[in-house]
Amino acid sequence: MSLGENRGILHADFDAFYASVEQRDFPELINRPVAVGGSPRKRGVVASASYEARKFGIKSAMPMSVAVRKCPEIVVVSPRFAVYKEVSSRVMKVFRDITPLVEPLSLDEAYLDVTHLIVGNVTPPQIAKNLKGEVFSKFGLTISIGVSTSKSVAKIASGINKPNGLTIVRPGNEISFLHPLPIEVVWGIGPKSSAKLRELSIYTVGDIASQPTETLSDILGSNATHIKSISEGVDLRPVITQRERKSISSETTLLEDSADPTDLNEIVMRLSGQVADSLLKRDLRGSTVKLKLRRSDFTILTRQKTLPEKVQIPSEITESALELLAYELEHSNDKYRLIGVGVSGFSTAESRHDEMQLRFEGF
Ligand code: TTP
Ligand code: MG
Ligand code: MG
Repeated sequence: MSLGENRGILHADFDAFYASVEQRDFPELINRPVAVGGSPRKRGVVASASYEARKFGIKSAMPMSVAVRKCPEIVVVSPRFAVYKEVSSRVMKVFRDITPLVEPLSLDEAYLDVTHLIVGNVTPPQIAKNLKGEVFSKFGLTISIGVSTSKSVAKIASGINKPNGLTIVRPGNEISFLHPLPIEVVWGIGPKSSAKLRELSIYTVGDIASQPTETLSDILGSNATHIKSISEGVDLRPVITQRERKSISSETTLLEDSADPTDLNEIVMRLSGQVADSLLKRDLRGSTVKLKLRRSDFTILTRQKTLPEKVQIPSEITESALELLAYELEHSNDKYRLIGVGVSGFSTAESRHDEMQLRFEGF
């Protein structure tokens, strides 16, 4: 693991992942607008749209009925999750053959730290180019890669020349690359925050960099400091492999200190859902659920519960987190200003494989 400013970090992300796998496996779909997702009759949504479909304005998370209206000739395909999972784990293995420092973010994307491989002609851009070729020849699928010195710049770079892009931001060019870009490229600035920032005439990453943190905090909450650093080109976060990751958590600072059980329950449920989502994307399950609370006097309290079975799905995490919260509320009259939910105690890759075998075999 390296943390300096001369790191070589790649962010690789499949182009229209589910839709591309379908086009690969069913050649009659090639060059056609394809949307993988739920049926328009059952209020399904688009999970992945082929680049041909995107020309009609079709995007992930859009109701399928809207997609069909925008493009009546669209081919709607039901997802084959098992196939995507299989492709994903084989591709991650190809990544790990290049460097052990691979951090998957979801089925279709990962960070790779290749710093230790740099010698002579072997440069991060060269490694990225070879990797794109290898993935295409082995899997018949294209990935877009961003290459830079940090995770955030590499991730933003991989997104701006899709599909089949290779975007290189050399050491020293991070700020000139970032500053003209629209704020929406920054991970953590969703549609709501972006609308509020735009109201304040904050349009570009450069505009974020020049704001005082307090202005950003009003809109971005506890993410403000991190987002400001990123916009200044500062991001020393290491690439964390599955093996090193000890926990997954999500936390939020309340707008006002609260002791209201209804509010607190709702927040815990939302955070549990986010944690579950993150676990699912990384294919992790954990045995310990933790609740973190910061009281109005700023003292921090954590309560945790270890379960007999490892958990991953939202309802399982929510149940334990709510139980921990109920216990706390019963025993205290405090108000709270921050709540966090986390899961730890992960299985190793090997034991996960065994678990999957068992499930597969019907135990
Ligand atoms: P993305 O990488 O966000 O999207 P994509 O690969 O389809 O398209 P591109 O990267 O070229 O912009 O997500 C990867 C897969 O995750 C996607 O193929 C389907 C799934 N997914 C959903 O199921 N719902 C969603 O809302 C999103 C964004 C993705
Ligand atoms: Mg993708
Ligand atoms: Mg992705």
